[in-house]
Amino acid sequence: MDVGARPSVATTCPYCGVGCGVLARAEPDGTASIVGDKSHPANLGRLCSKGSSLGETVSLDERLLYPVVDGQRASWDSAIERVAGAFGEAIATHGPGSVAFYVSGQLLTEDYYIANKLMKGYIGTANIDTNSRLCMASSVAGHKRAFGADTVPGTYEDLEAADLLVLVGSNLAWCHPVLFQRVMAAKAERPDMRIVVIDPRRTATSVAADLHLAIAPETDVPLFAGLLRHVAQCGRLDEFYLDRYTSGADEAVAAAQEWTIGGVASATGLAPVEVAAFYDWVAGTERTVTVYSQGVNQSGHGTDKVNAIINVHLATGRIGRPGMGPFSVTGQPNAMGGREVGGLANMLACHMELANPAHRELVQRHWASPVIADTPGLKAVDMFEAIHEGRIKALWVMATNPSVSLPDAGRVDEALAKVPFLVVSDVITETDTLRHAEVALPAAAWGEKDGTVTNSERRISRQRQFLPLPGEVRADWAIMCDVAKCMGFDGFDYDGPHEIFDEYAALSALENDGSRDFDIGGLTGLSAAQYDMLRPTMWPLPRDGRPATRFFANGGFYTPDGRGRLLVTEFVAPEKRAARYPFTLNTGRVRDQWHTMTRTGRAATLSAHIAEPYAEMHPDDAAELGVEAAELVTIESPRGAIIVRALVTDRQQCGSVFVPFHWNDATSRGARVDTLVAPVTDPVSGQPASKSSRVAVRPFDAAFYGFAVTREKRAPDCEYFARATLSAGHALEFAGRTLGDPRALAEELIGTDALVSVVDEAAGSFRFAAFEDGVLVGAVFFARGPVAVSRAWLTGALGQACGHAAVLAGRPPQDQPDPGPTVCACFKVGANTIRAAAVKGAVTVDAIGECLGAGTNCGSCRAEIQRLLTVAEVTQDRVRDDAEVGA
Ligand SMILES: Nc1nc2c(c(=O)[nH]1)N[C@H]1C(S)=C(S)[C@@H](COP(=O)(O)OP(=O)(O)OC[C@H]3O[C@@H](n4cnc5c(=O)[nH]c(N)nc54)[C@H](O)[C@@H]3O)O[C@H]1N2
Ligand SMILES: Nc1nc2c(c(=O)[nH]1)N[C@H]1C(S)=C(S)[C@@H](COP(=O)(O)OP(=O)(O)OC[C@H]3O[C@@H](n4cnc5c(=O)[nH]c(N)nc54)[C@H](O)[C@@H]3O)O[C@H]1N2
Ligand code: SF4
Ligand SMILES: [Mo]
Repeated sequence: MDVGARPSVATTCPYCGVGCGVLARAEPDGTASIVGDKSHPANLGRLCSKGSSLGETVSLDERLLYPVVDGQRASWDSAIERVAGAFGEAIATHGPGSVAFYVSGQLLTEDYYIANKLMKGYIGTANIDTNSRLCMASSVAGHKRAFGADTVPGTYEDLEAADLLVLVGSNLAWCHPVLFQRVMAAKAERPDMRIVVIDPRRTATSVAADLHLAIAPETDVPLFAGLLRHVAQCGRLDEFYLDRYTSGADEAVAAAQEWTIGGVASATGLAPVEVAAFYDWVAGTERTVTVYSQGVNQSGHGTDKVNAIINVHLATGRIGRPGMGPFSVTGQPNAMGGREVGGLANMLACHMELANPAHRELVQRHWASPVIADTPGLKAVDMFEAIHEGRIKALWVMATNPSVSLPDAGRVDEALAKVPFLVVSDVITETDTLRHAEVALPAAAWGEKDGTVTNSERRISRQRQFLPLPGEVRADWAIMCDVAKCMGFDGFDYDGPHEIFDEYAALSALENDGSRDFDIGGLTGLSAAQYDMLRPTMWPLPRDGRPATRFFANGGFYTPDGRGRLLVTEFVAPEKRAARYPFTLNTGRVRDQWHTMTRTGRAATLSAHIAEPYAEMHPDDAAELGVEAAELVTIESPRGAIIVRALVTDRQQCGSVFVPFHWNDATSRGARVDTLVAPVTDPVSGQPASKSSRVAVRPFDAAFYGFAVTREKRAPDCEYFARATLSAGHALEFAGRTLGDPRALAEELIGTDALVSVVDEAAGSFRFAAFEDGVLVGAVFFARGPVAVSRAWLTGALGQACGHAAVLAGRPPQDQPDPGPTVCACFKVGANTIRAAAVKGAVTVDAIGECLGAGTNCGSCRAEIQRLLTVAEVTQDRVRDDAEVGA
């Protein structure tokens, strides 16, 4: 591809399930320029901070560019032969059930389709599961129980058209920022629109809510069962809809009778007036949309949570009409596509059922495959357990990093080390999972690959190539096809992704006639050129029938009797606070990082917001534990211990801590939170409960704390560190139990012994810096407690000419203001700058935007600006030490 010509290419963002359209152009310096695509219906030109910073993540630094076999660079032929040989041998000796694929919602649909075809139709086992098991499995199971198929009934426009939007276990402002902005724009236009947020924590999303219900963790089922009882009591059941289109209503409503407002209040820890207000709003608002995400799905009874929500929508007939319906937002860019191709171990392609013999026959016939798997394969958590039991001999991991993201991650590491043959396809040289691989295969990354993804509202968009394939990287589908051929299988000859898509679209239409929700027959027969031009398209799109936008307004469910099902949901009361492990460990995401940071962690802009893992804890808990703001704490479960920064805030409730799951052994030490998470799963969906493990918290007994800015990427030898990318190098937070020679450590980190220093040995304070021609090339600070320096200033000073005294003081000179922790990543505006403008009279988010620009580009930080402008929060933030993370 001719990079010189630099055409702008319309493609899709590779991060969250909003699925925003992006116009990308390769730049000669190896970056890319990125703008939002105004013609894409998901974002209409908007992008969040992660999407806007995509250009910073396409460099080839740290890219895996050629196959590696047993630690040595290898040719593609030998790598493919090794993989095919290892799988073939395991199958020949131990049967097809002895091999497994663990794949990802970040594969393109075409890749994902091939992975399933190979495993289920040729190898002949359903031992293929995906990280969507950790993400969407409870929603899938809940949809199937209620609707008979995994159908998302509504669209994004419904969120805008709703008069009441209920967000359950969703931090939409940080995790689906562009969709959140669409909602905020709708609310600005129609101020009567109300938003309720149901989340144990106060979040950037709840700041925008009219009502925030800070429920006790894991008590969503009684809240929604009580709501069902309430709508029944005040005559809001849609009897017509229930009679004609559903089953199970009587039983569900009867079972909900125990949940009086008083009972719900005591189960959830909410005040009865809060519960009553929420119930009255729902009862009185026809146009209600309930959005739910991981606070619902990632639970030991996530499927019941999903059905408790759907029950209310079925009972009130509020489904499938504009501004109404349950809406499960997907996390990954192709979580939906993965479900469509049957990525889960209990599904077949095109929403067909592994358990249904007619479906199996149809799929096998379409594939002309030698076999078809007929029993469900291993689900993610069980797959890794099966390795421990010696049942899996060869595993292929693609586009996911289980060593960081699966629960009980230490045991997952042991499994990865133990499995006789591990092949990993990734785009980066260094991930926690790759460390264990016998074979590492270099996959084409975003910008280099071509195919389709489906977003949360069932819209299929093209990801298009706009960069040349670097080194020897290849598309995931092409790698798999070569392995399949090398194993002796026919049926894997494709000229390009358009041929795979065509086969898949044809399968969706095969003998469908409206019997299955997923039908994209209208997209069959596309030539390569037509496929390339494919505009974002919502399914279903049958060849002859009428395309639909929404489902179920007039019934038409996919259950055997065609009726939607209300279910009796069960409340499993959370464990009591055990003396040994008194805290609930809640985990999740931060605004500017994506999962295990392999891509966002390389963008300086995205590392400026929150540069370190942390534990949000309530001030009363911190006081009782003797933890001061910004100190480090040890969090311990029966499985392990991690060290993270304490973020003391009353946004958190007593008895809970929240830790982001992004940091890992490639970016930090001692901070991988999934090592603590218990491998408890939902009995229906098999999805892990990633938000409610039991843990203990205590102060980390640090002998010293350190902070450094360095040009080279370094990992200090101590109990804790976290590293962030800067435009001119790296920032390091670190701490340990013993401090040897601070000067020697500083020399090692900066890479020179020509240091200037200020040392106060008695106080335990050591500060070192190095300059080349007046330019700061590194600085290292040690203290007995959290290092109090201006990180915002020092990280910007690296690589710049600046005075020795200021650097050693760790503060900007008197005449330069200290911006404080970064809030707006796009314009690099810090909290102090925003507060100063507020004092001068800019007291609204728009006024801050006018005078500082902050919040006017991607808008992802608007909720945080709002929070800074709230008096109570300003007081809270003023007492924060500079050392504290800017959450
Ligand atoms: N910035 C960013 N955005 C992302 C991602 C990312 O890594 N970074 N990942 C993407 C992916 S794959 C996903 S799946 C989505 C996830 O998107 P979200 O689900 O919105 O994100 P989380 O932070 O995992 O969890 C959401 C909220 O659930 C709350 N919660 C915890 N326990 C409970 C409970 O018992 N009940 C209720 N009601 N709430 C509870 C948590 O406090 C948290 O605020 O985000 C997507 N978008
Ligand atoms: N404690 C806790 N754990 C969680 C969660 C939580 O909320 N709390 N959330 C869960 C959820 S919802 C999710 S979705 C998972 C996500 O967890 P993971 O899927 O493990 O996280 P990623 O960092 O997205 O991993 C993607 C990997 O694929 C690589 N990659 C990127 N593009 C490509 C490509 O085109 N081809 C190939 N072959 N590789 C590529 C990346 O470099 C990276 O190593 O984490 C889950 N784990
Ligand atoms: S909201 Fe942000 S991360 Fe999600 S698709 Fe859009 S630009 Fe990408
Ligand atoms: Mo996810």
